[in-house]
Amino acid sequence: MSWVLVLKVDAPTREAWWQTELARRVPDIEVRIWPDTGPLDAVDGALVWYPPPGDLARYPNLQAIFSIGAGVDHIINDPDLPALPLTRMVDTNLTERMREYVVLHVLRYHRRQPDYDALQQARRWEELDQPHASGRRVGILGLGELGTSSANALALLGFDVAGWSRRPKSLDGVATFHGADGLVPFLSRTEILVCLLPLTAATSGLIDAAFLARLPAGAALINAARGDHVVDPDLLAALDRGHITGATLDVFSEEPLPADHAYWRHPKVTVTPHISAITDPVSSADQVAENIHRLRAGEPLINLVDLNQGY
Ligand code: NDP
Ligand code: OXD
Repeated sequence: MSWVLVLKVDAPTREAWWQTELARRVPDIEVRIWPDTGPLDAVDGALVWYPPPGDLARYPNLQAIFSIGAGVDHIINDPDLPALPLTRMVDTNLTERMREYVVLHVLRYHRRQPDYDALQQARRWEELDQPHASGRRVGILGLGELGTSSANALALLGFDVAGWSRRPKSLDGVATFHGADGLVPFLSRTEILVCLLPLTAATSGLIDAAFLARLPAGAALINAARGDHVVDPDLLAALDRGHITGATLDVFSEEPLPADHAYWRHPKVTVTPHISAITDPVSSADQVAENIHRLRAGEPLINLVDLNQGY
């Protein structure tokens, strides 16, 4: 009996790549590329990136939804989401890519590269004050798969690292804060802030004017999580006032970032096009195949999302 997986990845080269990797691991399934799904009642599973709202409710025999991303807000936000097991990507390759992105941009602010870029533009040969890494306080919002790995890497480089999570956590070499009560002390000691939170009802719009005001003057922000964590006009105002010295943004409320958005041309903003940690089918297909095997064997799935918490 054939098992049908609908694949919606929105990038033709990745479609073929996923098909190849899945065929290697589960050769007896049929992978159909959305929107050419074939008969809707034949579809057993969906491997998706940003499915249109209502789409997943169209398959009457769907057994599970697999998110191509580590984040699942793109699926959970669907008001017609069927009540099915939902899994997300947890992958060493993805974690390592994010860790590289975070380290790259933390070092860039720490070593004052934006200031040296400005000096180069002005052809000025000038040495700027440079604290040691141990005197630089970096804060990570979210101590999950990505936040923990990034925090550990920064701690190894000698930074004074803290992290904030929903529940209490203990991490060697990292000061930990949690919950609403932990947020203010965490922010007040953070000079370079990295956002690696999932987008949920509790975290949407978290980075607003009041939040930014809690950071010390001159702090920098790196957001590699989701655009809707940030209230854009509040961040732009904080940048223009100089309270926030720079922002590196990989994710945006609207993607692609519209051509007329202020972030593109703001001198204190670095824009990257949602590339901090792209899911690699070669490393990620294992867990999709594993979950297909488990579904067919009636076993519990791995990397399940807690639908009550939204991540
Ligand atoms: P995890 O689920 O492993 O970790 C989430 C962390 O956030 C946990 O530490 C959790 O706390 C914390 N958290 C959740 N809600 C709250 C809250 N209300 N208050 C405080 N802390 C909270 O996620 P990942 O690390 O795998 O991924 C994080 C996000 O990164 C994804 O959801 C996705 O949006 C984004 N991402 C972006 C990519 C990109 O290319 N730009 C690539 C991959 C992911 P606790 O530990 O207590 O549960
Ligand atoms: C993810 C992403 O969630 O790529 O994995 O944003």
